[in-house]
Amino acid sequence: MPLSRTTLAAHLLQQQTLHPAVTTELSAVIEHMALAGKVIGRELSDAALHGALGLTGDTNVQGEVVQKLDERTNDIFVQTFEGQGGVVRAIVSEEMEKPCEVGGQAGGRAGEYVVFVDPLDGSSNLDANMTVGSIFSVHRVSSRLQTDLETGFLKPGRDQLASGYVLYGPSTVLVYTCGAGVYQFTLDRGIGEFILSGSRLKIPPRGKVYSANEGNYAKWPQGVQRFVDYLRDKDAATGRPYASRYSGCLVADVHRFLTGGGVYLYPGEISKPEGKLRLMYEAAPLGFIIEQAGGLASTGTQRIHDILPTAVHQRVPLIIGSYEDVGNAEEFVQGKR
Ligand code: FDP
Repeated sequence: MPLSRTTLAAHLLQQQTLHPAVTTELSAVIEHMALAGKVIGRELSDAALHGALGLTGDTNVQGEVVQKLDERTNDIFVQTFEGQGGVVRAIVSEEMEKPCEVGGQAGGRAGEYVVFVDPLDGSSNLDANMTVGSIFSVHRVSSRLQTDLETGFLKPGRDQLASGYVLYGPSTVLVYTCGAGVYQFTLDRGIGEFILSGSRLKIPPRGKVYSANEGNYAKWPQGVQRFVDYLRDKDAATGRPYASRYSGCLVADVHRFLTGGGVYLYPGEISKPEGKLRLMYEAAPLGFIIEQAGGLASTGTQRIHDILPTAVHQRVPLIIGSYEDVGNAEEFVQGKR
């Protein structure tokens, strides 16, 4: 049976008539994310032929080494939003210490939205030709925002208006939510359009797979160690042991669980309790997607969406995935089991 050919633009138009949360402005932001995703997907496909792989020799605001493609993809997002007609006022990116104003004016008013973006998540996968992604989150700019641009963008995850990601794997896939379900699109390269390939996605309440960098096991708090020991134990009634899968790309691992269930964890370490992942452009947007699909996102002690951020590049421990699996993890972390 032939599949329907609903483009992203047609889908968003239809959603605008069904859900007040899906406004024309938000739809425009998502379409610009899709545009940036198409450009990035194309550049990644032959980056090795243009000498675009490898390190720049610099470190970013997080103190991490910068790949040439980290910089290039950041530029693509900035350029894309500089051409969006003023709906978005600023971009906050993993690759830029300070927010970048891209706004101009929309109808004489300053843009109403700020977009948080991780332009190239999992970039250490690039040299091995493995999956990488881009993650985004959209907030309304606070009306109190006057002088300090950065402080005005610090809102909890529950205030997100939209979030999503583009995954650059065997196919280029866009997943988004505006709080009215999770939708997936696959890029048809021949016609350059994202075509609807999954509607109102739901994550199974429990999975059979977990994902963590177990090389860090000795650095984890005991509760996390005991949770992973539990997942590796044999127990037919609860489907254990779970299989282990870790790609080194957060968004790829979370996408696996969105479709098949399971749990991803990047916990804090005893000497680094804040963990590695970033709240505003990694944990919160993926949390919005996963919770819209019926799953959970937690630090182990607090829902990701309830955290009141204190800095745009704040780090946070993350346990995300199927509702029951994340619930179990919380019990171990909190010493209840
Ligand atoms: P990367 O540094 O390559 O961008 O966001 C950071 C991230 O990748 C995640 O995508 C990934 O899951 C994790 O870090 C990998 O970190 P480790 O190498 O410590 O496992």
